[in-house]
Amino acid sequence: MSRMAIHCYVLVCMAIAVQGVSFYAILKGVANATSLLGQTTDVEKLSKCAKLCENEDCASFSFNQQQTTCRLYSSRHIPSLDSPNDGYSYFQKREEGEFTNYTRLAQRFFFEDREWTVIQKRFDGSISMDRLWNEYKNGFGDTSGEYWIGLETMHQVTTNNPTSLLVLLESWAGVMKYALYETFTIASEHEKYRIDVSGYSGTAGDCLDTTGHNHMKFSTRDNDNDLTHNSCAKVFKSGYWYAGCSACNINGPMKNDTGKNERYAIVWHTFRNHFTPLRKSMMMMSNSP
Ligand SMILES: [Ca+2]
Repeated sequence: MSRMAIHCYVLVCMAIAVQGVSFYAILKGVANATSLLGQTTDVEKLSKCAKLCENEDCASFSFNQQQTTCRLYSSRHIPSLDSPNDGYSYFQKREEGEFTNYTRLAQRFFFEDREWTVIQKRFDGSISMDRLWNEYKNGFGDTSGEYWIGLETMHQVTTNNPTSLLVLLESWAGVMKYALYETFTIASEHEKYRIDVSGYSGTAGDCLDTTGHNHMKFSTRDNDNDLTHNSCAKVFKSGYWYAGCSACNINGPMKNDTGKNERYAIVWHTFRNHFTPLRKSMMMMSNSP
């Protein structure tokens, strides 16, 4: 499937700036032609086109990879079910407060010119994460809201191709950070869907490795594979790759940030070296370059 064909399945656009790095999602829609600010040729990368749109006048942009052409617009795009089918992918700048709270959300994102598939998405606490083994195996929720893509899918994708993992996190104060692992593998069900990551870079800290989750088996309330005598999955009300138990569980219950240490929440300890409940999280995977 070509990149352009993939674009046609995506419904909503956003671009998220995270400490100088940009995330783009794709808008299926068209900009008002009269709002065209200009066109630049010989723009080889999507990220360069996005950079051209950094000035105040620019509200959205479109990029044609084959023609290496970048267009900038003064208006935001109008979401549409009809594909413009003009060889361009359409993007718009992130506005205050935007993250995943769209009614229909793109399942694929661009980050540093790579395309990512969302495998875990939490933003409003509407879905319980306190679920059984088979639910975590097969996935739950749907792409219009919160969801978990399923451990078996993660296993199949990561064992068939070299895969990277991107974790995007947002605090209640609106601070966004990310963790990128160049290699990401989920072992088979026989091996209890063990997680293996390496090659960290990012701004949120290497929480999976430094707090002991790396190389751990997955546990749920009905399938305890953690390192403690108790069931971390029961205590933390969620399935995860527990060690004993967790300092880095983004499947935990959604809680407000009251400024106090709160372990039983969406937590990524190295985000602030504190058990700060986070508001939003997304895990994404992508074939390694
Ligand atoms: Ca145990």
